Amino acid sequence: MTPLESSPAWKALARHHSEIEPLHLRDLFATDPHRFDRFSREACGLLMDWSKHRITDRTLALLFELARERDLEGWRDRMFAGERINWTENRAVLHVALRNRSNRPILIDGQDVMPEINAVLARMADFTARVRGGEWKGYTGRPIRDVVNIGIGGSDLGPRMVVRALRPYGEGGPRVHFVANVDATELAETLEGLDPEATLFVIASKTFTTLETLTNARSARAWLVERLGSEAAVARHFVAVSTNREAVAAFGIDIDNMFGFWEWVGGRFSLWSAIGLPIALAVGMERFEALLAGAHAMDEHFRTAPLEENLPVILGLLGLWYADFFRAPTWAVLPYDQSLELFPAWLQQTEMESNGKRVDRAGRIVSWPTSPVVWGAPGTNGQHAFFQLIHQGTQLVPADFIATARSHHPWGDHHRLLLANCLAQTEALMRGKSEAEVRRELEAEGLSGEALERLLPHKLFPGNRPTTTLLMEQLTPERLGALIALYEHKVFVQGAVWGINSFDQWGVELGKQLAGAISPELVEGRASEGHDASTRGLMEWYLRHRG
Ligand code: G6Q
Repeated sequence: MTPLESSPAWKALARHHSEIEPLHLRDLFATDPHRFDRFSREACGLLMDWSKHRITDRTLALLFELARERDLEGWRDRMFAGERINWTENRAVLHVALRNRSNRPILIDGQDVMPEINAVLARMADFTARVRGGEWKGYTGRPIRDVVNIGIGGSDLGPRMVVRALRPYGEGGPRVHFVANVDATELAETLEGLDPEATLFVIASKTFTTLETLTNARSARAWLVERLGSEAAVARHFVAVSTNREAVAAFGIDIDNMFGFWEWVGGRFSLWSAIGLPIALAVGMERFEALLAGAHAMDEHFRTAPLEENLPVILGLLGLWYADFFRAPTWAVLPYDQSLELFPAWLQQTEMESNGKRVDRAGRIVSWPTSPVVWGAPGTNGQHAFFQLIHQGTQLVPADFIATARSHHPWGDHHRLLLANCLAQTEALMRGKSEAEVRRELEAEGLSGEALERLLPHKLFPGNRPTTTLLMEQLTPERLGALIALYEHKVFVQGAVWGINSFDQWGVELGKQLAGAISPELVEGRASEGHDASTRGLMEWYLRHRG
């Protein structure tokens, strides 16, 4: 594949950018009453509005051209066909198979993966029903009231975000908690007040070798055995989700209590597999299946809709437009929905671990920015904190706003106020406030002369700050599934166009290796010569103060 900069569409986009730069969104709206109709679309229960982006029809046409030149459709089809597109790990990328509710055969090396997937789903359904129905008993005969999922990264962020988001659907199920950090604070604070007789641990680790997860799992096991007085209790209180049977057995978890998945499920794309067990336990298997169905609908949309109507394609290309041509270093995601408070953290991993890469498929260092820094927090809280910078700072921060038409908690005026704020923010970011408007306002307040002139620049809003708005009727399992899949495919689109491998994560390895070397030295109480002066100095300070 040719380097991205030598693509004709890329060069045309670079030229086109200088035509777009001086245009203001306010004027684009003023001269085109149909802008919203042309630049918005509904699919899978989600309305996406991209009209408040700094684009014209020509921008989009060039972006679609670029996507075609980079063979986006070919890469997409290869993913769905089970080809080993994660070539640095020689793996297929098939999270779409996990939610393939049509059951259409999906083959890896000629073998249909659907029967295995369905078999695990059936076991999850059976187990979930038994735990939620009180039939699965703890060691002393008590039903399960609390579930603690121990996992990290992809084995934590997805299920944690979904369980939080679907809390309104949790009635009748156990309380589900999550522990990820090797800092014992998280485990200790989670276990505080839990009754070991009624607590089930789900140890979630694809590899079952992850230091944090195994350390937490061992401590949880010691906590349980000490309180229930017998090793035999482990079988009733520990289940595992993993691809590594041997390691699960070696840890002492009965293989009958293990739910499997496969190497072709990437960690950060694994919530649809048995890694979603805590979701099913929290809200029931039917709702977990509704989540899968919502994602499947988005998969079908992504797989079949023409690029020009394809929401993940449009979202992905817009991201690339700002990252590469405006050189916007970050992208904010701002759910106006408290239930989605963990969505930014989940998206951070999905985007930054996938597309935070600096070499292309051929191993060449890329000369264009890849993933921006993704960040965000729920509105309206952010408005009283960091929105200042988005409105009046020196950096361009494109942002996605996500909201629902109906709340699960229809109290008084709350939801209307929430929505009014969401819509007002995107309007304000787009329009800004011009000098003439500020002047009029200040005059109306009785200011004039030097006092007015001094204040005026501080009250100006340049506007022209781009946003996407995503609306859905209500945050149901199905809509949430579609929303998550939308962003997963956005990441795919960008990776394909940038020509990078979105599905490996070698970047996390070096730190792990070095921690493996430092840890035993801290046990021995000495910092070896091999470290640089800073690291050695810090180690020595720690050794003097650790008490
Ligand atoms: C995700 C990453 C990473 C992974 C964790 C946990 O794509 O690979 O976040 O999920 O390191 O790994 P295990 O599930 O193997 O414990």
